[in-house]
Parts: sequence; C-alpha cells; structure tokens
Amino acid sequence: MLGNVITRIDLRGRALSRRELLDELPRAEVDVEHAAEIVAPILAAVRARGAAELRDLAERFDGVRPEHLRVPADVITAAVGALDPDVRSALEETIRRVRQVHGAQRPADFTVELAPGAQVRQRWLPVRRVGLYVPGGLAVYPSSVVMNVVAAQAAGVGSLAVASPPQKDQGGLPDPVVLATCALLEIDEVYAVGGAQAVGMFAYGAAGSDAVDGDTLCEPVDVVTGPGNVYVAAAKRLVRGIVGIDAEAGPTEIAILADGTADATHVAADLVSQAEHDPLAAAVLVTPSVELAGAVEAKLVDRVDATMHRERVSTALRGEQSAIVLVDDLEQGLDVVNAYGAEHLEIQTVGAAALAERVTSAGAIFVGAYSPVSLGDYMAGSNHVLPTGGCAHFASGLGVHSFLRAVQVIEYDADALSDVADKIVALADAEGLPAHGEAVRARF
Ligand code: HSO
Ligand code: ZN
Repeated sequence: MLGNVITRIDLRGRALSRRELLDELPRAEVDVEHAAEIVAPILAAVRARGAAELRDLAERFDGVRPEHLRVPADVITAAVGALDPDVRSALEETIRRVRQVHGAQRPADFTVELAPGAQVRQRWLPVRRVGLYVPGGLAVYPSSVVMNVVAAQAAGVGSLAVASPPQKDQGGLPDPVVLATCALLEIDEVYAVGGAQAVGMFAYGAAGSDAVDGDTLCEPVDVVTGPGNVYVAAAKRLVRGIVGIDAEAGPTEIAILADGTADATHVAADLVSQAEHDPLAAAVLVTPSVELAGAVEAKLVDRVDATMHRERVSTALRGEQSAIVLVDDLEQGLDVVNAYGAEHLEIQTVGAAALAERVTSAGAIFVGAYSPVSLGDYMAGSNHVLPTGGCAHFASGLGVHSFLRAVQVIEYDADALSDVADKIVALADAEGLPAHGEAVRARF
C-alpha cells in the first residue's frame, strides 16, 4: 500500500521547457464543453418556462419539489435562532474578518490632468444586481455564502440574491446553516434552486408560475458568481456575455512547496483537507526532499484510513491530478509551482516569505507552517473562491473587483480640445475616417 497512496513524479536532473514541464505536471481534464452540451437545453427550458421548469428540475436533480422556490423571509430569519451557538460565533468572526479584508480591497478612483482643462477621471462603479451561487452537493457551504456576499456588499452592490440547492431532508429548503448565514448578512432574497438552473434563473430572470411565486419569481442579475460542479461551470460559460461571471470554478486544488524542514504530519493533513472536497480534487506536493516525500506518503496512509471521507480522499489522492513531485532544489520547485498555477499554494520551507514573493501564479499563497489552506477556507479574512485549473495564470480570486466596473470620464474644455485638434484630424485621416476629424473641426 505504501507508495501507492499517491503517484510520484521525479523531475530531478531534468531541464524542461515550460511546455514540457506542463506536460509532466498532474492536472485533471475537466470537460466543460461536454457538460455545456447537457446544460444548454436546461438553460433554454428555464428561460422559456421560468418557475415551472425550476420546480421540475429540482424534482429531477435534487429529488424534491420545493413548495417555495423563493425561501420565505420568516424561514430565513428563523434559521438564525436554530443555529448552534459555536457555529454562530464562528460565522460572526469570519464575517468580521472577511469584511475587514474586503473593505481594504476597493480600488481608488483617480483623476489625471493631462494639460490645463484636459481631464480624464476613472470611477469604479458597483454592478446593480448580483446572483450568488452556493453549492450543496457533496458538502454544504455556508462559508461560501460569506465569501460571495461580503465581497459584493463591500463593492457597494445594492441588490443581492443567493441560490442554493433544495435539500431533500429539509423539505426542499436549502441547508439551514446556509439560510442562517444569509440572515446574519441581511440577505432576504434566497432561492431553493441548484446547479445550472440557478445560473439560468439569475441570467435570464424567471417568471412565476402560481400563487406562491407570483408573476415574477426572480429578476435578472448583472453578475453571477460562486463555485459549483462542472455543470455550474458550463452554465456560467454559456451565459457569459449576457451577464458577467467570476472565473469558472473546477475541482479544488492544493499545491505545497516544502523542504526538509516541513512537518510531514502537517503537509499530509493539508493535502487530505482539500482532497476531502471532491474525488476530482488535486493534491500536489513539490519537494526537493526525498525524506519528506517518504514521510508524507507514510502519514497519508494513516490519515486516509482515519478520515471521515476516506473513499473520496483516497480517490482524489490516487487520481491522475495528484502527485508528489520531486525536484532538484527549491529553485526548480518554484518553477514547477509557477507553471502549475495552483488554486491554493502553501509554502512550508526555510525563508517561506521570501519565496512567496517570487511566486508568479497562484490563486492564493499560504506562507509558513501556520497558514494552512483551512485557515483561508474559513477564517483568515481572505476570499476562498479562487481560480482553479490553471486559471490563476490570468484570473484573480473573488473579491470586491469582481463586482465593480471602471468607467472613464473625459472632460476637456475648448482650449484643451483645440490644442490637440490637428492631431485628432491627422489620426482620423490616417484611419480613413475623416468625419471623426470633422466632428472636432466643427467646433472651431
Ligand atoms: N477549499 C474550498 C473552499 C471551502 N473549503 C469551503 C471548505 N469550505 C475552495 O477554495
Ligand atoms: Zn476547502
């Protein structure tokens, strides 16, 4: 069994180009295109039939026909009363910390004076209305409610709606802790709608179908965010352009760059923690220390046996997306993690903070022995909705910016325009668009 718990990839002594390196590194292929073929007719049906279709789909995919697709206000409020006091206090603390960090995220407006009377300003405007998706398949995610809602609120979004799958054992309501978290955040628009159909409802809006839903179940939103399975990712891909989306979320990933000073027990525990999310989750250890690699494998064997979601974790660790990668030294290790672009990157080495400064691609970086990903998942104050599947090469995690648009405001007076009039005409003529130049000339 030992050595079998996770694959080893040995890159020692190999000088690889970036492309060759990417070929060597483990990563699951997630076929969003195929999922999109399944999801497209679902979106079309939601668009055409609104609430009636959403009820049918809940029955088909969630095994329950919710009486209320929109959760009644008193049910949301009552959920807080039923909350375990320890969970409530933990939620309040995470809300406080996530608010503190996201409050500092807002980019500043600016004005540039290019010449006397020539001004360009940039203003950041929140989108008007957002739809936040909170998954509820293999696990339920009240912490993701906090991450989505606080970021949108900190951006100044006025209208927020949350959707989460109806739970069979809750009589078709979303998870009660999800509802309670909405109440703590003063969200009163919550839908018992899951998966791709929730994305469709947000993108197109949904007409009501009976006395319970009224004429309009849900107004369309401007931005849909939140993690979900491959069908949610496919739905987001299909509605992108009608609405804005955050990065498409794939299965969660943890990469750990560690040297011989790292504690094998901690490393193994952290790998297992993210493997627990999904059989497709990726756990990758990059290390120059053969001793650490061996010790982590041994600890993984123990941990996998002892953990609650044993099956899921061992499938994830054995999957082609997970591995221990042996490298010559931390320099090569850095090249590896930068090429990989993990959703979460932990650095457990001597001089971890200095190495972290040299990371060029990761959704979030966790520095040193006491900053595990679980801290970021719940309590650090950072956002846990992060780019997966290498999207960290071009995308950011969820944050205030996900709900803002930059609008440029241009204001020149007559002298300032006349100073550049000839240059505008020259460029307009060079582009064969003389009416552009004439629009300026007409003023003088
Ligand atoms: N690690 C997940 C977030 C999460 N973990 C929520 C626990 N609850 C993706 O970043
Ligand atoms: Zn997690």
